Amino acid sequence: MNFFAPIVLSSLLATIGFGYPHPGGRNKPSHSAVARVGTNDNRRSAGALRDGKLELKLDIVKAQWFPESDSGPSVTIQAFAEDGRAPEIPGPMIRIPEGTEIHIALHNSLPDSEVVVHGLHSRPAMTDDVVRIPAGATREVTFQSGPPGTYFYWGTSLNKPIVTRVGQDSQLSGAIIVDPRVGPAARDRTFIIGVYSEDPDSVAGRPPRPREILVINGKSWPHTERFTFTEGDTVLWRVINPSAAPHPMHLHGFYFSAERSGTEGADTVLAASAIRQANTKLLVPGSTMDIRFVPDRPGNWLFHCHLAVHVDGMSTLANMLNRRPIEEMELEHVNMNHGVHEMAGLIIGIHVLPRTGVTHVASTKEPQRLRLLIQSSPYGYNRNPAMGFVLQQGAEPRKDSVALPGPTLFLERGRPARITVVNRLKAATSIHWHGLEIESYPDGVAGWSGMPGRIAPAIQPADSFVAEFTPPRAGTFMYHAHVNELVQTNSGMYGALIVTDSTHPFDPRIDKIILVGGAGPGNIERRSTGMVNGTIRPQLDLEAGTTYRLHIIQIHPQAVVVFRLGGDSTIARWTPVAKDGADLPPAQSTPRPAYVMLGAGENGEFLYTPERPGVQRLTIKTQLAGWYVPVMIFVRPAKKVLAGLDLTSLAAHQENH
Ligand SMILES: [Cu+2]
Repeated sequence: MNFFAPIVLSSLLATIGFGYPHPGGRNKPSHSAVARVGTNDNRRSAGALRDGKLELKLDIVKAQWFPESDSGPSVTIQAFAEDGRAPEIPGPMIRIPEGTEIHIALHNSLPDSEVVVHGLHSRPAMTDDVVRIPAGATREVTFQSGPPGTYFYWGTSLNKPIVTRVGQDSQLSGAIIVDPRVGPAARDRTFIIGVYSEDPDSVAGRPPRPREILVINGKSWPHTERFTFTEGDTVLWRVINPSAAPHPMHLHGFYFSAERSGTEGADTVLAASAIRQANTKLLVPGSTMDIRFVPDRPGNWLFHCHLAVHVDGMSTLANMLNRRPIEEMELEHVNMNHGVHEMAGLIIGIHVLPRTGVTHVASTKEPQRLRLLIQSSPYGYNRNPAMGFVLQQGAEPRKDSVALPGPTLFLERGRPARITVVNRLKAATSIHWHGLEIESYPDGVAGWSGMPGRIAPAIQPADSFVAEFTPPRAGTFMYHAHVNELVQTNSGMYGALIVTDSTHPFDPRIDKIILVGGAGPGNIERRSTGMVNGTIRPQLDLEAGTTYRLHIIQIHPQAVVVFRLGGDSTIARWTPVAKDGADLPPAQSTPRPAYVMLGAGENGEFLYTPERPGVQRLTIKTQLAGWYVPVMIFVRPAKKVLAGLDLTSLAAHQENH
């Protein structure tokens, strides 16, 4: 995915002094002229703090950055360096108690570029005060810490806004953490996301390609930091996105609560009543979040961006610099055995150790058995080949039958599910039951999920995998491929997963699934277009006066999608009741204009009552240029078709949310 490719490609700004190793690695470049970037895990606060004042000297330099292995490929790039230390990506962290006065001397060692640094100002800030540092010059800035929070600073040598800053200045970002004046500093960790792409003008006549590499604290998976927790630990992470792209950050296995969310200018502490649980949260460029979660099941888990290009194994620096053809790389995808080796970019690995004395009681209920076939067909949507699921009911389905999208799976809360997944593709695959708080082994990250000694394999062609788990929560979820998602998920390997219980029934007369996914294979340079419920002409037939529950599921792996329900010049109202399968707190479950933006991997439930007959439209389109699918909603006059339905108890249930 590259939302910003058109902007990047049209940029005519000259890039100055940018170098990179030549493709192929045949002639090893000399980097003796610039220092090597040191990894910054954001645990050390920069500068010297004395008597309530922080003194810090920062330099902006060119440095050699190794975003993957320390002995792997590298690029020369701009970086911040604290006086007397190696340059760092991300930039040195400024961490101070509330009430500190911060004094920074900023030097610009770039030979001929002015650098504009944002974020070195007091907060909350209504305006974005910047510091401009001409080449070779030093500028000083003094500001007050402002209230506790998660903030950041960032620089640009091309005077770009964050959303187009992808090139040589893209890693000029650092954290500013303000701790409360009293009490111990939180035992937290801070992550800064970075996106890097070659500046088109540096490519010296070669056609630039919209390829990116993605890093967390300066490193790309599998070279990102690994975390080991013990079951029941509390984890507090600050995630900062000063990169040019949005990132729907997804946590496997557990919900997190986003306790703060902010921008460069301000941080907002949410009241307890307003904190909602989520397993995916969209971080738009220039935003931050503080999340808290308790990993309460042992095993291996991931925290990652849900945009497939941002975690795809092809998104490596070597592939970018060598300009390897996609067709050649795709052949490797087919032959790889382990999903985990096919990933790169915005991923953090988490190991959760069992806690002694904690036992997990297995349900003794009779399992619900499903047989889910993964098949392909040359005749998918719009002549695209399709890969997808078929649920076996009775006799074996035809070998080339594929349902687009995948069939909705209905499971019961607290009852074991036993899903036999049969792989009839030519490629290995693996299925993720997205959002379910289950054991690690069936979680679907091939080569990673499970425990030491029992790691889940990829499902090889003609083989099968039995996913056994007991969903502990009723709500709306999804399932999808977790291997080569650009091809597999985009081609149809996605479906809705509904877990029901007595307070979360599913009645097809009032529960309406709106499932947004890909319409054919994509790759790291080309986005798949979108479909809704397997078509580009979806429609809903509703009845005036009836309250419907819309289950809006966004699993297009290359899109951030905006939903808006209304007429041509009006917007309807709806009431959100759940996010990512978790019921919303009452304070958040209030009527509001029917508009929502969902990143890949997010879902929401919304109560909607069409008031009068007529035509409404749920507009579904990508946040930036891309595709658009309208859902036409035909509202009939009330005919009491739903007379048999107990709407009173339904309303009572909804009010309890
Ligand atoms: Cu991302």
